[in-house]
Amino acid sequence: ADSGYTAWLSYPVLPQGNAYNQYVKWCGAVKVAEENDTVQAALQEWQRGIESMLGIKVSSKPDGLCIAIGTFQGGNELISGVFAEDTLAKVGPEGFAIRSSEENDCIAVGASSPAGVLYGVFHLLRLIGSLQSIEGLDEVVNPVNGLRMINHWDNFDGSVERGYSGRSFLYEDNRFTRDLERIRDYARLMSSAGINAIAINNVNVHALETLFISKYLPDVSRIADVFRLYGIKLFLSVNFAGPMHEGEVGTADPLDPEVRKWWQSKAAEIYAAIPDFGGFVVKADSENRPGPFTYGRDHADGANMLAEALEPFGGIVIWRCFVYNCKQDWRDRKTDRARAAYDHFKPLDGKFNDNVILQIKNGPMDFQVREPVSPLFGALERTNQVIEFQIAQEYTGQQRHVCYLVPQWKEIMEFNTYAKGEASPVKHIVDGSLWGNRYSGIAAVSNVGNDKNWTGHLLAQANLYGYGRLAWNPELTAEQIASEWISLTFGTDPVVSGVISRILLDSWEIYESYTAPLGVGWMINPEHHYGPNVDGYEYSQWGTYHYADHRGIGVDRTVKTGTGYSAQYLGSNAEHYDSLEECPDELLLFFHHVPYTHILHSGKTVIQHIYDAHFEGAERAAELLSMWTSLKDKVAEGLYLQVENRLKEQAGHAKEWRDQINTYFYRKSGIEDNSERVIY
Ligand code: GCW
Repeated sequence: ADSGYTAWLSYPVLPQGNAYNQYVKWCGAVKVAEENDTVQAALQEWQRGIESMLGIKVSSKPDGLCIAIGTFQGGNELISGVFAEDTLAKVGPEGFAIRSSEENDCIAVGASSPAGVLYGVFHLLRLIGSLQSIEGLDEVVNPVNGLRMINHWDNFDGSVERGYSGRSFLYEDNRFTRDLERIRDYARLMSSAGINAIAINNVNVHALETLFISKYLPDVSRIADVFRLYGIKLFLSVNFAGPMHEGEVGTADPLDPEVRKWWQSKAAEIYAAIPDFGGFVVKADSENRPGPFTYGRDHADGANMLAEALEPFGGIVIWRCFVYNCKQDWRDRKTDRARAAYDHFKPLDGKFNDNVILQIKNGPMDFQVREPVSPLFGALERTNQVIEFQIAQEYTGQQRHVCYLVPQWKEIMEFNTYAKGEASPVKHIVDGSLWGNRYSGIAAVSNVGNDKNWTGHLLAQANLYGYGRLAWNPELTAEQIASEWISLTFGTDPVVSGVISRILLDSWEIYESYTAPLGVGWMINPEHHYGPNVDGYEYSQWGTYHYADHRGIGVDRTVKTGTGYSAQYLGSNAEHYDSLEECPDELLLFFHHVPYTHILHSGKTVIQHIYDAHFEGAERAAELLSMWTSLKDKVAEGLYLQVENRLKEQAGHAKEWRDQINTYFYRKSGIEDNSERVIY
């Protein structure tokens, strides 16, 4: 347990007291009537959790109070006795109902599907693990988002693109793992957080991975079997040029009948092996991946061709919108990478088949610590869409720095697009309610690897857990999610909870303040993206510039004098961002090029803000470490040390960031820090 492997399913022993007594009273016995594998998995989880948290044995022969678990049709008379007809009607395909019934001597967890049973059991375990009352429960809980997906960027050779937690636990040396136990534990973790879809291979599909839909199908199918137990559908990333790659067709032109036939028969083969296969994830015409552009076709042609192949089997195509010119000339100030997704996909709105979902990164660039929300949210009125977050901390400290991302995701989900009147937040586009989409939801790039604790930094587990919880219910607050995760991982000591909560909740702001000021981004080392390098991407082909000179800094994305990106937003958002006066400070340099002496809403000049933020940020990073050390005797030693080590590195590294950024801008601007601190 000291390694972090059991994560938020550690089931720490609960303290004696009223809550404990209440749990013991009800949880001594459990009644399950179904043989279904998923229901049985739920039962096992229940026993494991209760026995560990309460230190009691759970009997399966109730006489007296008990917990009843099962589907509504599963033949458990306790379940059918407890729930009224109208309750049943409210429970969706993945939802559950839970009711404490004194007259029936039981607390019943009922659902319409086995997966719902599992979610219900995890819910009840979570209540107990965070010392909440289980008496008087009477609720129906349904997930808000249909698709709650994880994307792995794992490669068959065992490497993980942007992986910061060791190697892959899915593959090693071009073989599928034989450690199905670990896959099962992973599925348990994911299901307990509410995840129902996982794409197991990198969106950059290399040569051997292209064969996952053919030669390696039996291996894929073994993973799908494990996922299925936990209500998770398996997806694969596919190579758009697959038909050529396998040498069977000479082209990948989506309008070529041979190509269409090829994909159709592939789909049939896949579904013969994996009847509940989820579908394809596709990165096309992006960063040198093949796609429909080669044949003069558009992305609707490409996506629809695949969609047609999957439709008869109920499969879906998740088509990524991360399409931009990655061979830009840095001298050219007209081309703007931020515009690209909108420019490519807005004109195609309404042209995609019903089983295509566009997957849109949360921001217009690429998972920076601060970006505006992608203007595609709000612009696509007749297209299924999911938002893509990155749990992996590619640009937010690579799981060596702590950066709890749930507050960032919350902010994005709450962003008002004005797409359909005053209240059109991203979360209502994402959950499908704003436009009434057939499919919708959330996807995110995984942050797990084969490190014993899954995520490298133990505190990065909070992002994985938090992502799932937020995908299930975007109304949960970042504080609630943090506090759940802390109890389930470390136990219920309020002192521990208070400290870790603060560390998590402050961490994004702290990371932003010693790295990227005012929305500027990309001041990192090329390729691996770790650590400061102000001009690392300034003269590159990637479209990622800050344009700092001796007078000022920032990208002019206004309509009059800049790239016109600000006009991709709707209503007052467009005006806000376009206006130098109204643009919020934290995004100022994303939208405007200003002199260092420009005065922010905060009253500081831009240059003074840069100095202050970096000095303060590095100081606060050091404080994170001292906060953590106050927990030395309160957290299991193994867990304690893991975090201590990472926070030490962070504190040191934050100083490096501080000094490089401050020195760079001091030398460029020649303007002194008004507090006369040391700048080199
Ligand atoms: O964030 C960038 C990464 C690439 C990645 C790409 C993408 C999988 O630097 O490594 O490729 O985005 O999202 O496709």
